[in-house]
Amino acid sequence: MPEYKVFYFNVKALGEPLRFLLSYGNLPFEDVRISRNDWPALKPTMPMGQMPVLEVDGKRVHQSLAMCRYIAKQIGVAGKDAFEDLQIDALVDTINEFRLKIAIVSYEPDDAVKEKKMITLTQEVIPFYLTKMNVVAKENGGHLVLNRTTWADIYFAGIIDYLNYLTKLDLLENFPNLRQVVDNVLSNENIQKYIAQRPVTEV
Ligand SMILES: N[C@@H](CCC(=O)N[C@@H](CS)C(=O)NCC(=O)O)C(=O)O
Repeated sequence: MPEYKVFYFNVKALGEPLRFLLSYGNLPFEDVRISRNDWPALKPTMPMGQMPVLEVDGKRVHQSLAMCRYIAKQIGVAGKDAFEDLQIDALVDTINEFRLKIAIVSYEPDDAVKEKKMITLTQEVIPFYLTKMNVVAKENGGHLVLNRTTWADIYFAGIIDYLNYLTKLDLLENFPNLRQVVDNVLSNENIQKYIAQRPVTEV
């Protein structure tokens, strides 16, 4: 089995889906959490000067979605053929697109602009994505795609805390089928073991 290390800041955010996937598949990994003070020295050693980074037997790779897809294949939660992979990827890309739309408003530095953008975000963008995905989750029996647990479910369960943090909302409050997707993942014994021992962080 390869030796895995996950390098990221001491936050959930983009690193948590990867940590979830490794945990779900019971693949041992070193959970390396870099402090903001240590980051400047380490930044030049990372492929694109960013994290998360996955180290596989000493080789470092970047891009959280690519890493998640790679681990998903190792642990049997990817598609069974190219078309299934396409369906999973479409869902994951949708979640990531949703995240980016939230992030761009949440990190807007101009308060007046932010306030204006927040109205569109909360009244249009968020309900649009969540309503659509909630219907999809219902059609797929509490999963996001293919009527079974795929890495799309695990990715979503791993990123939802960050989305709640960014929006300062409980995004799944009125979307029971999406809540079911997350609960299904969180009920997994290996995920519970990981959560019980991970550092407590606000983000
Ligand atoms: N598309 C990349 C984004 C990576 C990214 O934005 N990383 C940020 C933290 S979430 C980072 O490393 N920031 C520190 C820096 O750029 O110095 C991914 O999904 O992995």
